[in-house]
Amino acid sequence: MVQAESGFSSPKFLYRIYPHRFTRQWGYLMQRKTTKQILLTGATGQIGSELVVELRKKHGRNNVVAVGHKKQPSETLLKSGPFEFVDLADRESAEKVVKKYDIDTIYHLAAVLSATGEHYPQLAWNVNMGSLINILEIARESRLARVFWPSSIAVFGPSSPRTNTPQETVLIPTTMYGVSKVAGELLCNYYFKKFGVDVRGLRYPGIISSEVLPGGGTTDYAVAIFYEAIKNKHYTCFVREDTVLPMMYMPDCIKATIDLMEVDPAKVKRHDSYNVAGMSFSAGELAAEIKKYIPDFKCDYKPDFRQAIADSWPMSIDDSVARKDWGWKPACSLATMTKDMIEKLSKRHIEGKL
Ligand code: AKB
Repeated sequence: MVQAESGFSSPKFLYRIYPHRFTRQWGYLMQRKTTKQILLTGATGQIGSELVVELRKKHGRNNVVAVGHKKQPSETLLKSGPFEFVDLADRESAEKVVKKYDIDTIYHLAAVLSATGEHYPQLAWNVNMGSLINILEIARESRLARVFWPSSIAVFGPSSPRTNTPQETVLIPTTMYGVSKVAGELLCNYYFKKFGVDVRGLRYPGIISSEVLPGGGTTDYAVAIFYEAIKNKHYTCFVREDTVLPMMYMPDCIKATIDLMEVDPAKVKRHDSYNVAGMSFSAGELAAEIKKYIPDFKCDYKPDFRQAIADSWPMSIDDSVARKDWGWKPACSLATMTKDMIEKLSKRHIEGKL
């Protein structure tokens, strides 16, 4: 902790003449909350439902407050620690819950994804941007220690390089989801530069997981294919067989998120969002990998409006900046992920829980 001094170089004097610089440079060390109470929004969603479990394992069940909006939480989630329903578009309600639990860190995962966003563009903008600015404002006013916000490969568009897409390149997305993610990255960076809010983000690729189905994304086929292969030995995929997208298995996603949030601030060189990669494969390659376990599995392809979204996104991501800055390194491959997904989902199917 920095000690307050007297005289012209004291933090108090500096604060009077440079309030914003003071908040950024000194306020962090002197005035940020350190209650070690975490709030996670989007807790009933695909990533939130698993991240909350990991955070509770690490920090204690009562120190992680799960927040949902409309979807009913599972019994397991309700039993595992505190849960609140909050409409994040309503700043007062969000503020109330932050105060009630004396929160110092927020993982803000609630969002409308790409495919739903194309059906309801205004909703996507309002939910994604409205909730983000409310969270950033609460973080600024209440001097929270840290905020996590998920960006996405959707920030890229047809004019970005499609292979090994670099950290810094043209960002002209053609979906409303992508537009909200680019604006969100700029907003996060602004809140860091102007007010010193320590907000950190990752450009998630498609996330594959076995616990909660994703809802409304373009990469959802890479999860649905497993469920259908196990239940019906057949899947109709909504993108072409040769569609290649960057993907990541949930254990890598959780690790990347927690690693970035818990790394020393000196290592976090950017506060917009970091590229992170796991693996890249075509829909056909994924089907072929599943066939190794379920030989009579059949996949056919009927591309719909989501094909155009997939075609506007990168096929592979260059995450060398994240590797260099804070040591990011994925562990899961197409082969290890497929084996694990098949094992987990087959077990649930046999128990009649799929
Ligand atoms: C989506 O498909 O919309 C998401 C994403 C890549 O951000 N999974």
